[in-house]
Amino acid sequence: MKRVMTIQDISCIGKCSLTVALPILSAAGLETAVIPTALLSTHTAFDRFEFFDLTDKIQPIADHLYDEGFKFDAIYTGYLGSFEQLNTVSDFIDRFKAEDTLVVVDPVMGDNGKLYAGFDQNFARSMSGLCKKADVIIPNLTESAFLLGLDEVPQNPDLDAVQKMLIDLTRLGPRVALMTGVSNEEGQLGAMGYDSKSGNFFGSFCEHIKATFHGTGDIFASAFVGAALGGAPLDEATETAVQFTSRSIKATLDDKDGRWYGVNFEFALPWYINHLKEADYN
Ligand code: PXL
Repeated sequence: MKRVMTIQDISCIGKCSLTVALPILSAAGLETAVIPTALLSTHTAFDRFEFFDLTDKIQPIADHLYDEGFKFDAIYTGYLGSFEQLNTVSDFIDRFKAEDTLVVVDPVMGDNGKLYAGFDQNFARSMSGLCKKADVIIPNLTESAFLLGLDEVPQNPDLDAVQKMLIDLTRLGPRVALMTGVSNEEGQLGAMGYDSKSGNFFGSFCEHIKATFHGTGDIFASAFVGAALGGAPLDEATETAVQFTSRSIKATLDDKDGRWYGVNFEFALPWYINHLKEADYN
């Protein structure tokens, strides 16, 4: 059984970060180890939230796991709440990354043209330092623009513009950049990637549902990591993650009790498990 370590916050209510990564990675048939970076009452899209920083707990936990000799097939990082955390997580990667460890950094910082509460351009600059350590980074369009230090977030960039951004993102250091929230044609939305080693672009798109929900980036990244670690090539892992995210959003819209602060990924999990099984990716 492959083992993945995921490092991100846990929000009690809000369905994002660890509360989606854990069930999705488990559904992919992976042993999922976690280091919570912060404990929040809700995610930061609520008007008010309690935030308990766990930065000083990461090092002692890492020391113990190291002493026990634990190894990880993948290290997957998400929402990190401070500069210090970026450094601590960067040290964790240096210490635990083996030759065949897949390092995936989801540089969670913002969406819809804006940074989330508590982040600024300096944080984005430091986050690009963490991206250097990754094999794969999974920013959305907003995060990509901030990682690249662009003056503004492009609106509906065309294929050429997205490809240029992807190439520039890999120049930060990761082999692969996979950007979410981009479109190949009117009415479609999905993700596009670039593998700087092979020089190949890949992408997957589906019907653009004009509704915004929190946590969809975390759902996408978790579904991607689950499929990729099961052996799916980059393009197929991307297609799986696009389909899973889209199905989760549709399930939320179809649910009269659907909630604004998260998506019903739970209803799409049976599809995800079957899909990975049929393709022999779990
Ligand atoms: O879904 C990204 C995310 C993760 N963690 C926390 C957040 C957000 C987005 O708002 O607030 C705490």
